[in-house]
Amino acid sequence: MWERYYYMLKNLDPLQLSVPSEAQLSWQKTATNVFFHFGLNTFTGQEWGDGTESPSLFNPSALDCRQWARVAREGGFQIAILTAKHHDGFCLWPTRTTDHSVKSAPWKNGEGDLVREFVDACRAEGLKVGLYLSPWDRHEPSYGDSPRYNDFYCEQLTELLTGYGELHEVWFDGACAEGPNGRRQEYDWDRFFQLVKDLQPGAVTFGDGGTDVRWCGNERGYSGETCWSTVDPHRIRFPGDSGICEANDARASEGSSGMLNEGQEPLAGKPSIWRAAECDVSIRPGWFYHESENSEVRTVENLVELYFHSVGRNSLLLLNLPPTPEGLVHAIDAERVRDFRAGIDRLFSVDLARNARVVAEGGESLLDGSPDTWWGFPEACATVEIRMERPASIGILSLQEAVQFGQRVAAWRVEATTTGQDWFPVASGTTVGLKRLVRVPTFEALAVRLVIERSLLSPILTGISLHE
Ligand code: FUL
Repeated sequence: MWERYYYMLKNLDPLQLSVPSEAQLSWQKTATNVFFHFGLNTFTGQEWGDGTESPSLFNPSALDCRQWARVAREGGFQIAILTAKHHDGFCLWPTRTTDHSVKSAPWKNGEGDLVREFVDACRAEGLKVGLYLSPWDRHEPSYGDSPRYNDFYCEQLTELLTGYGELHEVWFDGACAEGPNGRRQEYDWDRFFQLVKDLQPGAVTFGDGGTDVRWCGNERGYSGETCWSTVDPHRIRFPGDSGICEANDARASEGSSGMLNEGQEPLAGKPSIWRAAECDVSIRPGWFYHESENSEVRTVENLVELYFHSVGRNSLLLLNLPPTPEGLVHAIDAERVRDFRAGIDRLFSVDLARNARVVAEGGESLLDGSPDTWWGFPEACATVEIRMERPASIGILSLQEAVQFGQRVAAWRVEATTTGQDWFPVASGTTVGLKRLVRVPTFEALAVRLVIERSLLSPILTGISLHE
């Protein structure tokens, strides 16, 4: 059976096994990023403003973006993304395109630029920056007059892409509706994405389907247990594409969690493109701050679980921390993210496989702990055995592929032995990708082995670690 599969692989044009661009790979390696939803909704208590809110409401009394950035850094997050404009159309920078912005707000007598303060604060704390510019604009009169609004939107985008230094992610929401003229806006996605590529070539674009990064298909922070970084570009073309919703719904109703959630295994003869999944989720029930939700901030245990279900499933975690009307991250949220990071660090601080002897086809010694070391196997199946000096108790497995060569592993299992002879099953799964974390009931073992049962091309691993 194996030979038959391998034959198929040889017929798979290796060039069709897509690989990430440099920007995509460095983006995915950031692993945990942070979102800040802040705007007029912060002051009205709404989640979606309708565009009629008065800018006179925007007046944070103690705004301190440096505090936001410090919280993000202490939480171990790497890219911070701000809602420069949400669906209500209010702009947090003094744009030339509309008066519906901080220019018309009492904050700093209309002289403020929150995007500027945000990017400066992030850079001072060593964070990378991303911006969210909602295409759906419920204030702008030209919305719905498609070509005219697309020009307006591109002008706003250009201001953000050229005025604030290097960006690492540009976040496009797929929401779309009718404008005041009763017509549904048709976004010129190709033009939007091209603008980012031209003006910020190092930034990835996020959209439901995206060009570089895809949405994981839910706002609960979970990727599929099977999670390919690849999708069929004809089925997921761009944000808001009705095709993706149909594809996602169809798969979901078949009992799986949908194409966005699981990606798609590259199939021989079928086009496939790299778009790893991002899991956006809020630390509170809402995306914007509401005082009434102070008792509903996610617990540390819950945040750690999100980490396992996003980063641990070959995806990226984008956690939202909505600042208060004073303009600060609330103390409860700040403490939770610090404790979350401390919890993650504790779980992974000791690698039980670090000094173990590792035996596999083609040689010994694999685990030097360096992300730049990788090990390719001659065949499309492989076994790696980790022999420890003394029995260890293990509760977490961490597997990593060198995804710069494409995502290849499609099925694996892990077994262990206490004697060196009788192997018992520990876990099994499908994809690995950049990182696959598996929590298992704690077991004692003298040796652990990873068996790659199916791989699209010969597997290339970069790390295996074992933790208590
Ligand atoms: C959604 C928006 O409608 C929410 O308000 C929020 O910004 C979330 C991240 O994306 O589609």
